[in-house]
Amino acid sequence: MSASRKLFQAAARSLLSASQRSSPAALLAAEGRTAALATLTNLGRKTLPTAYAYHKQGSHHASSGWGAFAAAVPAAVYMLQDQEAHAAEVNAAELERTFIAIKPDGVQRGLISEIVSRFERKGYKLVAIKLIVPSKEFAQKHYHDLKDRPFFNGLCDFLSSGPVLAMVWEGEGVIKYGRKLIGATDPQKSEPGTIRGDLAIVVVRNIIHGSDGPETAKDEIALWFEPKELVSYTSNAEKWIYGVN
Ligand code: IDP
Ligand code: MG
Repeated sequence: MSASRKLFQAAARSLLSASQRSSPAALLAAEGRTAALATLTNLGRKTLPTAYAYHKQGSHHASSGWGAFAAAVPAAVYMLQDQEAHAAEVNAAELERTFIAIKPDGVQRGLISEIVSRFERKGYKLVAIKLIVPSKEFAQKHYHDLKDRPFFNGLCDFLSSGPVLAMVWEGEGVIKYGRKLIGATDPQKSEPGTIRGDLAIVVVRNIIHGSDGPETAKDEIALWFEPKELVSYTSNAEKWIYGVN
């Protein structure tokens, strides 16, 4: 990148961060048209066309006062906003999270990368991952809602028999759609194309667990992970995975 382009982007970036720190009203008063534009674009994806139109309208001022720089900075701000603010919005929108675990059979069969890649390729974001051997007591906590079922003891013995890959995945609708990716509980009934449909045959070795609703997702994430193990970051791909036209 050329030095002038770097400088230009730095100027745009400082305006961008000023706009992110300030309230829209304060900004309109204190920093004028350019920063107000940045704030407008920051208010939400749906305001972008308005803000962009505002910028275009204002561009005839290029030859007066501010000169070319004043006209060009809003354009740079807009471009950065388009790339960066949307990613921030995606985070700020408190995307859903779900707990997914590859059970000991999936780990032993070498299916970690196959399963992780299905969630990754879909566009979901990995926010936590660890390989652990849960104790039987821990397995009983995890499956507490099944404690009256005849298979409960065997299920908890199995879950605690070896390494489990515990994960948290994030994305719009990830709880429900994660279950679709996984397929029906009994692999005999799972559709081809689903993880269990493609990779498992019997219910007691169905290789993967996924939270079945928002409440269980919250509880299971809290059971398996410390808050500090959940990593918040902006994925570079988000601006291409989500969008509004
Ligand atoms: P899910 O894993 O699809 O959410 P659940 O009904 O929550 O299914 O059951 C938890 C786990 O218990 C299943 O993944 C499976 O390993 C086991 N399981 C469920 N139903 C049976 C059964 O009828 N016999 C034996 N094991 C079962
Ligand atoms: Mg379940």
